[in-house]
Order: sequence, then C-alpha cells, then structure tokens
Amino acid sequence: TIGYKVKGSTAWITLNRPDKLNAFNNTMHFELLKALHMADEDSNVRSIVLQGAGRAFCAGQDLGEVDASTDYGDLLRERYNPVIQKMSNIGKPVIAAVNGTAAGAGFSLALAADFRLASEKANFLNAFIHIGLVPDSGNTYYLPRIVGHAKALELMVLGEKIQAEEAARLGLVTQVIQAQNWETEVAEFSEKLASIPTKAFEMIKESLAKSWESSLEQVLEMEAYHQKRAGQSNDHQEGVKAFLEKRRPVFTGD
Ligand code: LHQ
Repeated sequence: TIGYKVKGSTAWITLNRPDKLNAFNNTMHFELLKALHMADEDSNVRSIVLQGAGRAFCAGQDLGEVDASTDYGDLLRERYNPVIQKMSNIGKPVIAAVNGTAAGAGFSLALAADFRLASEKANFLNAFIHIGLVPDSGNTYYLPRIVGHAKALELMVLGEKIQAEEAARLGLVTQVIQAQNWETEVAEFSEKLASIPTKAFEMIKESLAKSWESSLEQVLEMEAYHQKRAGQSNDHQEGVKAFLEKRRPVFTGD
C-alpha cells in the first residue's frame, strides 16, 4: 500500500490505494512509518516527497475498515500518531505533494509535512465534522499554526472543501502547480530542498516547533546553541567561501 523510491537525493513515498482514494487501511500506517524511517536513515536522502497514487492525495481513514467495536482512541494512538510524530522529528524537509483530494486524516497528514505543494486539481477537506468526528492526527495542532485560530475553527466546523487557489491564499500551500507541469515542478522543488544546508534545515525545523512553547529567553539560548553548531558545519564554510569567491555554493548537508 506504500511505494518507496529514491531518485537522486529525494525519497518518494507514495500512498498507493488509488481505488479507495488512498484511504488508510490497517497496514498502511505501519508501511508509511517504515518508509519514513528508511528515508530518515538513508544519508543519501536529503528531502522527502509524500504523494498519492491516482487522482487523490489521501481520503483519511478507510471508513469500511472501522465499525462500532473499533476503539478510535487506540486506533489513533497505535497507528496515526506515530506517523505524525515521526514526520515532526525527521530532520529533512518533508514535502506533501497534494495531487488531489486531501480529506480527514489525509488533510492532517499534509498539514504535518513541512511544505505543501498543490496541483491545481487539489482540494483540502476537514471531513471529520461530516461524520460527527473531531479533527485528529495533529490537525488541531498544525491547522491553527498555519492559518490562524479563527480560520482553523471555521474549516473544522463548517468542513467546506478548500480548492488549491484558496488554500494558497490561506497560506496552506507554498505553490499551486498546473496539472501538466506537476511531476517536473514537484521534482524541481524537492531537488531544491535537497540542495540546501540540511543541518541548518534540521535546526530551523526544531527551533520553530519549540518556539511556540518557549519564552524569549529560551528561544535566544536555543538560537545561540544552534548557531554554534551551524557555524561549525562544512556547509557554513562553503557558504562563506562561495560568497567571497562570488559563485554559487554547493552544499553537501555536512
Ligand atoms: C473511501 C473513502 C474513505 C473508504 C473515498 N474510506 N472509502 C481516525 C481514527 C479513527 C476513526 C476515524 O477516522 C480517523 C481519521 C479520519 O480520517 S476520519 C475522516 C475519514 N474520511 C472521510 O470522511 C472522507 C470520506 N470521503 C469523501 O468524503 C469523498 O470520498 C471525497 C470528498 C474524499 C472524494 O469525493 P469524490 O471525488 O466524489 O470520490 P468518491 O466519494 O466517489 O470516492 C471514490 C471511491 O473511494 C469510492 O468508492 P467506490 O467503490 O464507490 O468507487 C469511495 O467510497 C472511496 N472512498 N474515501 N475514507
């Protein structure tokens, strides 16, 4: 149910149940988690793309695989939450390439990525309310941080489908891409992110996540701590050297 392929410095992870709009069945979470671990551990991989096979990104939980006897709390704790946690802990850019509908936990999955690219055919749907559920899989954590409290509440409660252009206006996506250019532009974006100073990215991701729960004093200290490490990296040496030599830097992630 999950495809995994490394091309250049990018790992491509594909949610692969197109007949069910890539809805999560009972094995998919574990396979996805395994793929994320593989990408994290492979030192040749410097960016990760998460995409859906066929016309959708992901329609969330497969509603045919749950029933009245399912403990939704356990389902989340055992299957969805470890995936979301792993995405937040990976020190490499994770890009959700939202090729079509991202609904329910599929929307949450896109929110947990560091970047979202949307095809012009993409849409985002906080579907939970339509079946009497509450947003999960990090949705109530990430959505207000991305679009603000009021808009997040609106999307959660009204559950309206947001088309790609509107998603861009809300700051939900970095870029809307025309369908005919989809694959090339996603590849270009992921290669661009694979070529940045990877250690600096890891520290930026960690600091930004922690800044929401930190005092100014803690943030200043965290910046000093990270800047010391960044200053000792080969990529910093290369960046300064390239600047002085008036050429483009070539970062290796070291
Ligand atoms: C599906 C699904 C689906 C099964 C499309 N399941 N088959 C966590 C923990 C515990 C419990 C519950 O949930 C969670 C997290 C969650 O994610 S809850 C939210 C679950 N997701 C939804 O409620 C979304 C349900 N799907 C839809 O509203 C629509 O399918 C969307 C808006 C995504 C797409 O609409 P259309 O483009 O019109 O496609 P479609 O509805 O015709 O779907 C195509 C096929 O995919 C169809 O099957 P069929 O055999 O008739 O061709 C759907 O039944 C199937 N499918 N989503 N979540």
